[in-house]
Amino acid sequence: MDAQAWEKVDRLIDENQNKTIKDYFAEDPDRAGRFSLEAAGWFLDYSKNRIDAAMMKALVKLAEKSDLKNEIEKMFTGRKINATEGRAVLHTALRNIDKNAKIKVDGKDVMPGVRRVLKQMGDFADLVRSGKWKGFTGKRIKYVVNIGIGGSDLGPVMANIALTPYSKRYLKFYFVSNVDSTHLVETLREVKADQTLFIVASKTFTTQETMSNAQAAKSWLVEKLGDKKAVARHFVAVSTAEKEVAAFGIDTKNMFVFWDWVGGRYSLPSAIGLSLMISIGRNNYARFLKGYYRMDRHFRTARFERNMPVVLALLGILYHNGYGAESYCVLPYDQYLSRFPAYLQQMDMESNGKGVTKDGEKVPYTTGPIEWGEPGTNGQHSFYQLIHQGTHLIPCDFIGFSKTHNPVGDLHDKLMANFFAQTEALAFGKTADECRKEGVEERLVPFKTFDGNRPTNTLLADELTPETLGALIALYEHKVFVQGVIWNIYSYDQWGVQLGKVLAKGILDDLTSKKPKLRHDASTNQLIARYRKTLSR
Ligand code: G6Q
Repeated sequence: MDAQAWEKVDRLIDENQNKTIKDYFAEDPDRAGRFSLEAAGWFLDYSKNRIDAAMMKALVKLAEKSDLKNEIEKMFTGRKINATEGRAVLHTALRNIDKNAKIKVDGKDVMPGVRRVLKQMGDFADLVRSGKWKGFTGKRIKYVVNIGIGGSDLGPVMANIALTPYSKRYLKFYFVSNVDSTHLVETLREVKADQTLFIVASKTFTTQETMSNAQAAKSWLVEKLGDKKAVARHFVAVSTAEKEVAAFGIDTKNMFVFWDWVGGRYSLPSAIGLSLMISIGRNNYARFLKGYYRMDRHFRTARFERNMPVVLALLGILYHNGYGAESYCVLPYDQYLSRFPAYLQQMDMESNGKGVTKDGEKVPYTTGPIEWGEPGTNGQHSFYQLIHQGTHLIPCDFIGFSKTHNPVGDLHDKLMANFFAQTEALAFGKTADECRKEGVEERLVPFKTFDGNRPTNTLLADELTPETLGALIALYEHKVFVQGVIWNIYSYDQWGVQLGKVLAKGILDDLTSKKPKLRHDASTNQLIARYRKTLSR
């Protein structure tokens, strides 16, 4: 992070420490319009923040000093910005709908491959949706089970729920991720083998959880249908690893590839989105990609002051580094976005949860905020208390839509009344005098007073559509990218995840082999011994 540019931000925080969001609104009647912007179907009002024009200017300077413009171009043009893995970072190529686009990695244009796989996915989705794809006994597919974890699960789950109104309701979708056998077993209880399509989604095709679940699902299917040949009609793969897919027994004709320049947590618009394509069909899927593309274009071309991902990133940095806010909350006021916070959790925390700069030094400031959230208004009846009156500063993003897919009486108006009321209350609070005027008993005044001055962003779109969902995902992807650039960290590797993959393998032998000599610390040895004793091993 550029020290000089940050110093200016820090100085402004000091100078304005006695000013509240309420004061800023009193000073500037045009504030709401001044601190709002539109992109790709989304309206962002960020006026309820602790900012003024001078602060935004200082924050933009911070972005400029990080060479952000150049870094954005490097990402979009396929430079190997994921340096610790020696890879390009090109999820934007997956949704580049410009027919003339050419993007090269190692001198080779990746776009023909992207278009080919998209067509393959569309053709396959048509077959499944129309019932022309028959299972081994000649029945059409009714159940689709995606087996994957992390980046090969969270995106497909989130988007399948989000775009339910566009789905083919005849088909039922399930997502198995956990290596806890309960996840698979309870799913298999819901489906019929002769009508089930398993999508094994794994970039590497070596991930322990996914491969174990996939093997178990394969055995179940073969047992139910009584013939190994059934696998070819009931299993397809999404992967970068052709050899491993063939070794598993899946016909590579039914393999949908993607590439090492697609990071797991950014892979939803790649073939990892196959379950979504089957659910909503190729036309809606094209709309989904178009939404992403519109936000990508906005991000690449808009000047920083008017650039939605850049503005969100800078506000995040202001609170995280300037005010010590350790977390931020994402609050979608739409039931269809129920898994969006969980999806963002991975995107943000796996990308920017890094403690070393690009030069290999310890970062001298904090990075990677903790992201959490739940759909409104459920959160209002639980953790909002802490946001309103607790001692932590928790900036929030409120996400809502003017129209609902399911109008029932005035329910949507009620939902949105809560949506607007919350950001108002968080920003403006309630003073002791206001409480007294309402007749609050004096001894209760301190408890019923709200300081306010709690920052929020409001993201409002007309309706949740494939386009607005795509644009929303891209918005946060680019926000995370910008913060990584400013913090000077590598956002596209995940050595912590890799570590987990290795650690569990080491202990598995101790749990299953005969009389192992336990060589862990005393605590771990004790726990393993107790586990073995319970199982009489
Ligand atoms: C994502 C991470 C991680 C990954 C899973 C699954 O960015 O790398 O969540 O997606 O570990 O990996 P596979 O797709 O290789 O099974």
